[in-house]
Amino acid sequence: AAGAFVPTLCAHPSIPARATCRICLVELETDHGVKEVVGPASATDARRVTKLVPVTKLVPACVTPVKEGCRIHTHSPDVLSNVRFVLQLLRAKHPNTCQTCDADGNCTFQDLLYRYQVEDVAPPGVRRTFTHHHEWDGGASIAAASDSQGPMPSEEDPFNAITFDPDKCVKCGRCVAICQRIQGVGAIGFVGRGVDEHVSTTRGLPLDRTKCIECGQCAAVCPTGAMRERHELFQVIDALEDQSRVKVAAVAPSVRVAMSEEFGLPPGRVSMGQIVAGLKLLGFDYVFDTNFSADLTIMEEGTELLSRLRKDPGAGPLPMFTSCCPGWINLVEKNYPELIPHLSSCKSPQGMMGALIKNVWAPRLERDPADVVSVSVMPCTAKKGEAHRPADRGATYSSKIDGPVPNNDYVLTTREIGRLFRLRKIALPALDAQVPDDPLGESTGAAVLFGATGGVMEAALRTAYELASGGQELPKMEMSDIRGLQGVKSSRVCIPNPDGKGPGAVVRVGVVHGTAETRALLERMKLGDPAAQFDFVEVMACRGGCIGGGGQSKSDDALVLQKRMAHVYNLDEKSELRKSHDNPSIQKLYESELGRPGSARSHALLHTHYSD
Ligand code: HC0
Ligand code: SF4
Repeated sequence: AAGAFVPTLCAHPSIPARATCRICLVELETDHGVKEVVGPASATDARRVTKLVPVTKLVPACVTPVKEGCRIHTHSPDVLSNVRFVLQLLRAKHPNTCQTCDADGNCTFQDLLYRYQVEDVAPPGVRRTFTHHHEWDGGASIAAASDSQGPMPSEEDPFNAITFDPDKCVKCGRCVAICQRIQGVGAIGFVGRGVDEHVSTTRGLPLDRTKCIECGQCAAVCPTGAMRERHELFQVIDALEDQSRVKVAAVAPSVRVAMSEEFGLPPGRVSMGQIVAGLKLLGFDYVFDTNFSADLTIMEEGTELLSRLRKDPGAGPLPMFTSCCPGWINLVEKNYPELIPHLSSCKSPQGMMGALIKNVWAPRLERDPADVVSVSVMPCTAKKGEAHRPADRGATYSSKIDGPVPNNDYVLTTREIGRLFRLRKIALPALDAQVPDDPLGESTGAAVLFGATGGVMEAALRTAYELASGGQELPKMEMSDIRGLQGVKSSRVCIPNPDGKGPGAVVRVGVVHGTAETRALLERMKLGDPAAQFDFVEVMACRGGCIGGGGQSKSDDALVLQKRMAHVYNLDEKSELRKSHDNPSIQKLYESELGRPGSARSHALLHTHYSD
């Protein structure tokens, strides 16, 4: 706060301070100095002068509270020699692969090596060593397997969206802390002692066989390129050069509020229109908006909720949980299979978009689904796993190739697409905006709300209220009870009867974000806590919802979630249409293709199932 630079590898605004990396040692002057003689040496000489020389000690800045009047040295010889020594030890064990590393140019470790001029010289007794094999995600083979363009993974080739390169790990422990303390998942931890200590899964199991939910929070806080999403960037680069196929991109709600950070700007400085223009320059023939399918999700999910509330025959039980977050779906399938009937059967907006592109839009273009490459641009690593789920990957048939084609061929994170724009020297902030393409490009303010915690609920209530009340509007469009970053939020909405008579129905809604918070809430619900009884619950695995997704730009700004969230609300407020059912393109889709929400055709295309 005083403007003095203090280096760190382990500290991050999303994680409590733990003093793990020891690079932030600073010299603190203690209260007790020692007297040093500066005048005549004789103790009996009346002219003798002494001065109080401060005594200092090295302390880790991240866990040492400052107090009024304390004096701290951040660049003394002792401090600099400590920082350089620690960095040198880490450098000695780090591979020279910066040129091809995902994090090149955006790596805290690399920045510190430059800043403190740490040469590539191993200190005496330290040898540069690499972990060529890594027990828990396949080591060298993982790179080949994860980035290969091979056929769709079989059961023998399970998919996990996260990969880890132990050679690039600086053992800062951010990934372990966020996985254990903030997400409450605990898929990874430190094992071994002393120099053998390293990050691993329980018993070194592959990640897909652990409790990992693919939220990617570990990758979002990694200060190097060690923990990262499984890349699909190079497959997309190849696909963009394939002239025989139609290339389509669809962009998620919260990507538009964070994209500017990939260009070093604060959140919200690049518009969706500029992202559309940039994707066209990259070579995409069509750019759609996942906000369109978010509106569609509201139509389907709102209808499903009303059916459950009415206890229609065959309707699922209450409370109903949202199903658009794949991190949450993974958590349920791996830890709470008894909740599966409570999950909405709706595919996520990404899933719905892919199904429409391959099954409705491609035939209209008179193209086979195999001729279309669909790329989903997401703030989320778990969306890569979602795209590999059987319903997303195995339900669309082509007349050209044997077997099913994926609905979403590739999923790129905000970081990956940012890298591609920079690689191609496309400066989004300087582009003129373009509108997304018809017919899957039009959307409402309700849809953009999906990007922030509470947004799916707010959007759903705007529509469910009107549908159930015979067209009466919510008294207030903005639901302040369920906005903001509080872990658990709740509200009660009284939906009037269509005939205006009687007291109407009270719907109790809950909103939770962050997986540790979610687990605590589920426990309270199970124990019958009266404050935790709901009819409809929105769950997002990441703090803040998708604005805080594991594939978003890495950020050290403690207020980044608030800033991204403010832009989400701003985009909704500026929208001409703010309710999903008012979206004219959605109305047309029901007229021409789906019939009505919840129809057999809707179920075939837009709904899914889960497995434990
Ligand atoms: Fe989200 Fe989504 S809002 S999950 O967070 O529902 O990833 O942004 O794209 O699919 O729309 C992520 C974000 C989406 C989906 C939407 C939902
Ligand atoms: Fe992905 Fe969003 Fe869920 Fe995080 S909250 S896992 S970014 S869908």
